[in-house]
Amino acid sequence: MVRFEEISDKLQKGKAKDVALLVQQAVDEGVPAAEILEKGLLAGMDEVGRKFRDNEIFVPEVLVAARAMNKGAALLKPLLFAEGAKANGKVCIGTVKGDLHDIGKNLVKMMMEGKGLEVVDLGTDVAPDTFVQTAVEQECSVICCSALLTTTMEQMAEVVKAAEKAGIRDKVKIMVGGAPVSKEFADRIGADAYTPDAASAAEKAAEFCS
Ligand code: B1M
Repeated sequence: MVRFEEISDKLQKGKAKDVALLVQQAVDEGVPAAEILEKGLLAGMDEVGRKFRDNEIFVPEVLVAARAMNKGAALLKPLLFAEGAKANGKVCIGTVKGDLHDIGKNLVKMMMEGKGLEVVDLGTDVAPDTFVQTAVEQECSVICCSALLTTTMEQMAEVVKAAEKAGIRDKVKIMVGGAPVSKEFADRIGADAYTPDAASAAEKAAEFCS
């Protein structure tokens, strides 16, 4: 029987192969993909975050844990795709300028694709104008911004301003998220939506595209 603590433990140690094996084992046992993600992989990343904050581990350990997280999540991707109704539409997503964190952004992307949305992934350290230009050129209905640092979340306000300046603010929805972001912050900068996690972000984007 699958033990979520074991997945979390191997992830924290950066044992990507073991994480993949355990995730596959859980899948084979019929455990829902969303549960494996939540109780195994994300629980492990939470613990990595705590240890990083408390200086128990440092950047190299966090990076190998992140690699293990991505490996496990990749296995769950087709299953998350299979769950739920499909939507139509195109969005672009990126982590804002100055910010290199992409695990949460990748999960949001994965869940959005799972909903049937076409997702243009701009990667990390994305300038406000790049979000806006992409939305125009690729006819995206939604711009999705992720930020993990309190110092970079203000870049989201710049994305809103850039959309206004380009004259597309009424044609595109702007969604924001990431650990330091809140509904109050989203309201303050004039974004259209804040969602706390990847699943609710996918729901909201699908709603905006419908
Ligand atoms: Co960084 N880091 N990091 N880090 N890192 C944090 C964010 C931090 C909280 C750690 C800590 O001190 N406890 C802290 C920020 C403090 C602050 O701003 N107040 C921090 C710091 C300080 C830094 C550096 C400055 C460290 C340094 O160099 N001294 C540096 C900055 C680099 C930069 O970006 N310029 C740095 C570097 C790194 C690594 C490169 C080592 C690595 C990133 C690897 C990678 O992403 N490829 C890393 C990591 C992994 C973390 C922690 C440990 C984990 C983040 C993560 O992936 N969580 C993190 C501590 C923590 O969060 N507990 C930390 C799992 C992920 C699934 O969650 O991204 O929140 P999250 O996504 C969630 C939701 O937020 C939401 O959905 C996701 C899943 O449901 N969501 C959205 C995300 N985007 C969304 C968008 C939406 C909607 C929902 O709509 C569009």
